[in-house]
Amino acid sequence: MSSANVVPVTDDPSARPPLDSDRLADAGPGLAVEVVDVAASTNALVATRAREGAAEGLVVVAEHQTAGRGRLDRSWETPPRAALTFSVLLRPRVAPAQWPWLPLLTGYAVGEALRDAGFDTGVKWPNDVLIGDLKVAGILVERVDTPTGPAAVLGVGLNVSTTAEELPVPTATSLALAAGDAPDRTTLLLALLARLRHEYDAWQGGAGDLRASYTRACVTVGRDVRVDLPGGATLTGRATGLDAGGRLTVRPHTGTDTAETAVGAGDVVHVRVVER
Ligand code: BT5
Repeated sequence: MSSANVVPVTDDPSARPPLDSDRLADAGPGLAVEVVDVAASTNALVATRAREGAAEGLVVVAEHQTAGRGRLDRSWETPPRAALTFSVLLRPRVAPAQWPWLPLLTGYAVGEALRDAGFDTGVKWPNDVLIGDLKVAGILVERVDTPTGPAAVLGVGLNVSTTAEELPVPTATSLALAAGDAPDRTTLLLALLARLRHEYDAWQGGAGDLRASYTRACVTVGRDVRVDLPGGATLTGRATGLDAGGRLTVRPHTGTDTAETAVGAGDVVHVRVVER
């Protein structure tokens, strides 16, 4: 990682620099970034703005998120100024069957932007960005019905200068813990947004091959997994790839039926890589 734009690791929130809203005002074409000091959830905030008619490209980033949401009513916890917690409003023109690619696209874009910044990331299907086996970022994409049609809110939570003591679970890490230094959050957010915009435009324009790129970056494909399904059922087997709708294909280990099963992100509670 470059030594430019780094700040020392600290557990004193007042010593953590704020985002630079002037620089973020210039995030690039098709993006309008607003910085707020506190939000319960940036996804909830952007969903409200979408219903009120906000245009594609609105980005809200909170210095402190007090009720961050994960999937399935789980929570996302980050101390003030230690993370990037932001949401992007999109109004995709692609068919609804393609929307499940949006969380995958978001995770892929975040992972690639972090790779460009020197971090050895991988994506875990469906919505985690990992460094090693530890989660550095989580993605929550929500569909919102608005007067001008359905919109997508892409939420990203990324641990930047969070210390080990501040992380809510032992399976988490931060960029500072991975690298010794925390990158400047403003520089990082600009890079994340540029990459996200680029991947979204390419995908929506039919350019590139997100399925192939995501599969290459994905640490889940090719591994043995245990998928927890709603209602307590589990599926164990080898994750073999992604289907055209972004679902994970799993070849079960047990039973006479060796046909692959495809699981959608909306149907899984947890996916764990397991040793056989
Ligand atoms: C996610 O859910 O990983 C999606 C997280 C999305 C957060 C962003 S922040 C901006 C936007 N606004 C919101 O309100 N949300 C989005 P899921 O896969 O369900 O993972 C949630 C689980 O991750 C929790 O149950 C914890 O175990 C763990 N967790 C919570 N906070 C974490 C953190 N800071 N780092 C790593 N893991 C965390």
